[in-house]
Amino acid sequence: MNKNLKKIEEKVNNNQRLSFEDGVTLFKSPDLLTIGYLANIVRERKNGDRAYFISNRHINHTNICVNRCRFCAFSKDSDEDGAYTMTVEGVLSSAGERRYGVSEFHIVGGLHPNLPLQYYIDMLTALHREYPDVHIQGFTAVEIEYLSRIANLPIKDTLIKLRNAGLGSIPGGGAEIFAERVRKKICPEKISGEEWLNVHKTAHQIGMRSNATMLYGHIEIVEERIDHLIKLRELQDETGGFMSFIPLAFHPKNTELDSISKTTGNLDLRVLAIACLMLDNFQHIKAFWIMVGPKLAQISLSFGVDDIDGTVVEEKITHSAGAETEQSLTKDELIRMIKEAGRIPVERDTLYNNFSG
Ligand code: V47
Ligand code: SF4
Repeated sequence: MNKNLKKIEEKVNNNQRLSFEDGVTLFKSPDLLTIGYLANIVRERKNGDRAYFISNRHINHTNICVNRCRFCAFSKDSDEDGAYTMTVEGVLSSAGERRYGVSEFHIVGGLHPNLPLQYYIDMLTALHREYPDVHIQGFTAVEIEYLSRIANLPIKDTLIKLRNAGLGSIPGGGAEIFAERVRKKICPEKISGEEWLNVHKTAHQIGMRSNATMLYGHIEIVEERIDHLIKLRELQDETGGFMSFIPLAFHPKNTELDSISKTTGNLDLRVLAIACLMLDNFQHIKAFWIMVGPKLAQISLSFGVDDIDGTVVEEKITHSAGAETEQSLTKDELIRMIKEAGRIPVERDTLYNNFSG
């Protein structure tokens, strides 16, 4: 093991926080197995032999979006072929398909130019009335900020209105990479990193939990990844409101950035393991199997990951960008993957309570 990794190993063994420079060293080291070994120590310390999954259903209510990020293959303009917007009844009936046993609806969509805040309130009210036992995790910080703008309300009031209608927590999407250099190039219309962090901070302040993500494998440099992780770690120190961190592997197909190659298994495992090591105050690191594939998600359980997300049922965002994974795995398949990796499968609800639905 090289000298710098040895120093990091000492810090990990003494439960000490890793620095920005440590993070960069980890990304630049060729020794993937040592990085994984160190992350596994931390994972085990936090979560023992448990590995989590959830029975959930993703719903993407509209793909019409005014932002048109360059890395996004899902969004459309209103008049483009394939543009769609679900009615509230449509969302309800999609939620109802194969509903049995689902404990979470995960709802994200584009920034629609004409839908008012009331559409979202009506959607949440109807879902909550029909399925009171299902937790609704919905609307990324980017959507929340947009809704607050169109309704001319502060972020806090917007969140409270959505919560009163049935919103339970906020997903981690829209974070991308916080560095302004990158945002200018890949998503110039999107809110800044500070604004994304501010929406989550406000949610945490009113007692609403949330997740965090990082989109990697496009034009970002190693230092920008570490900067992103440290900004999340700082907010978590302040509020403690994040539940899990989910790295998102960039899928280039059908995007304006399609000259970039897909991420490799080495990078996927490295990002997951380094996230586990840097985010010492996050309880859970999730490998979204839809993005990295079920095989790598299974291996990642020995590289710092303790959660492989869920059944999902239907996924549009990554599949528009060329993902070749299934759109759904059954509970039995998730359990088998976890057991084979030597972990104890725990079906959780959104807030990481054990669930036996
Ligand atoms: O916000 C868009 C990203 C996100 C692409 O919180 C892309 O538990 C890769 O945030 N290649 C949506 N990624 C997904 C998301 C998520 C998924 C699973 C669990 C959770 C959670 C959150 O996907 C978007 C954007 O950051 N994205 N296009 C693409 N071509
Ligand atoms: Fe719109 Fe989100 Fe796609 Fe950006 S990533 S274009 S904000 S749907």
